[in-house]
Amino acid sequence: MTKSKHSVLKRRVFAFLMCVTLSSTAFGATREYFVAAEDIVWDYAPSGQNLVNCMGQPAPCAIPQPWTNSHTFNKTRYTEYTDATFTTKKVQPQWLGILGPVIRAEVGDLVIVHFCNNSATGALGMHPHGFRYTKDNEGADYYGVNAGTAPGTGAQVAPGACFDYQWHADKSSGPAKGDLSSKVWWYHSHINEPAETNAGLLGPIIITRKGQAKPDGSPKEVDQEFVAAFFIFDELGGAEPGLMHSINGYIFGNLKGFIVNNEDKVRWHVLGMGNEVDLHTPHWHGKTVTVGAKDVATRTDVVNLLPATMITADMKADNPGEWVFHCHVSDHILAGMSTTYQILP
Ligand SMILES: [Cu+2]
Repeated sequence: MTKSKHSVLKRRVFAFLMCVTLSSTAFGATREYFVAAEDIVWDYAPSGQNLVNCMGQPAPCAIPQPWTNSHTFNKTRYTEYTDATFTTKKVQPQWLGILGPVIRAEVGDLVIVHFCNNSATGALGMHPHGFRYTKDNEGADYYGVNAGTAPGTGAQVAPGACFDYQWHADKSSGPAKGDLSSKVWWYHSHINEPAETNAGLLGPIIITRKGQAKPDGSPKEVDQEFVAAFFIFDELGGAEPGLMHSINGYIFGNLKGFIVNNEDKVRWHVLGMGNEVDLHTPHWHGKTVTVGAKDVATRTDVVNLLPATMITADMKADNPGEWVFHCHVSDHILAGMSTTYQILP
């Protein structure tokens, strides 16, 4: 190629790249997150006690067998840092528990997750539900043999390596007409997906309708958003002492921080994950909730979760007190899949 042809091509490539860059950012914000996968020791019941349901006796009481002394295990989770130096951890709300950071977007935004794999357990990644992404940003490892597709470059991030995921919140990522103004999605590692979610590599995405978000991406009309994930972590190959019937990685009322003010508009994002035993029916005492946009909303105080399902529900918190919030499956009640939420006076 001659020099002049080469420079014309370079200009065209540059113009094209500028166009791509502008079109991806012209309609919304770019939100950056710094997330590392890290190996930790996790206690599902750090108080060492059953804080909520003592079967007719006052709480606290002893955690029943076989979990009395079986609730601390090695986990791997997504930790958020403040910047690219990955030195200062971001303070996360107490109620988030074992979940990775809430990744927020308003429809139109571009999210960049700077992900580093600091786990010694092997290659990991981040696969988002809901967002629009290219193959390289899918964060999932599989082959499509029919069209001959291979995993993208972000599918496997080796221990010690980093990858920048780019995810777009396009129209199809956000709430549809019948949805509330913000919508929850999962993200999780997706190489050996069952093992990696069970290890603790999972977290929430919340996408708010265009024009309805505060600067931080949360919905304007809501005072407080909570995320509650119902997941029976399996720590001992299916043996009962290793089945942690958790909400956000805590059992027997050890999940804390669901606290709101009287009259607050509270939005609950409830999520399921796990196996065929992970059929959960989260139930709020004290208040009912509505699911769906105003004109199509249905009212309930129990919602249905299957593995990887995601439901958003609104609550008008106008009944002060401390109320139990638990899975209504009998076996799961006995195994401690309960906590409380509090409406201040
Ligand atoms: Cu359950």
